[in-house]
Amino acid sequence: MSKIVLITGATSGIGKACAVKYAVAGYDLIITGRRAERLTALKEELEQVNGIKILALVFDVQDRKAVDHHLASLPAEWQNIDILINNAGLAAGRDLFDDADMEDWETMLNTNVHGLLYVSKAVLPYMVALKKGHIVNIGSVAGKEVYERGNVYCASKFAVDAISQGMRIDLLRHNIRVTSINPGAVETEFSEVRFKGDKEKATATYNGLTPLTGEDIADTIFYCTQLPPHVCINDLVITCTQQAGT
Ligand code: NDP
Ligand code: 8X3
Repeated sequence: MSKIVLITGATSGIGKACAVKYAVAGYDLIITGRRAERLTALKEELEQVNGIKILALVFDVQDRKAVDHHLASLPAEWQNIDILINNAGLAAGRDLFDDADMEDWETMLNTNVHGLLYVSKAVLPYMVALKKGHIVNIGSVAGKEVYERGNVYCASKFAVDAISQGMRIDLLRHNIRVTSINPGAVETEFSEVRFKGDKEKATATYNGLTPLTGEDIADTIFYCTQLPPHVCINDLVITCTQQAGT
């Protein structure tokens, strides 16, 4: 029987690299994001090359009704989800606490925290019914240590850390594994989004580093999800060699 992985935020970066990794391994994919053209292009490319099936769903994870509309009543052939990768997320701005924009804060909390909760609650009933599953939450080193100008982005990832711990404790009775992956700097569209299209600032983020790639993180996630059923990597911090923390 084919295996199914659901990846949020598959239009770019870590999520897209995960889509490629699991497609090559023969999984069927449910991929999500807001940019429809990118999702369609990825679906066509990966289906053709790998002979797998892909369901592409376009919605904003901040919108609870849209999340429920798309995920809470999936067609029967898409309900046996083996792995959920809660990856969709972002940083908006990198400002001192007193200068930061309230809208940026709301966007980060609504996406990184509320979005992850909405998606998890919509998908969990399928896993509970199957009496198995694996949820991978993408946290960050920013969820382990606060850095200057990181304030609310860090808070959102500290929340992901706590949610992962809470999920793990409460869901083990359903035989559902929960793994928290906490990367340091990964060169994706993350910094361009954070600095609102300022490519110079985005590139400067990686000065002096050979940053991680989306593929590095996808390989790590894939490893964690291929271990025997009695093994669960709970919490994993991964940085590039030149970075010890945030
Ligand atoms: P990218 O910007 O390259 O990708 C982010 C993905 O999230 C996109 O596919 C985007 O899709 C999706 N997304 C963002 N907001 C929403 C939304 N409201 N609704 C639906 N989808 C959304 O960044 P990364 O790949 O780097 O980021 C992925 C995750 O990794 C994030 O949670 C980030 O916090 C985390 N992370 C990143 C690190 C880094 O240095 N890059 C380090 C540590 C953690 P679309 O825009 O099409 O909706
Ligand atoms: C992204 C890593 O250090 O830029 O979560 O916050 S960092």
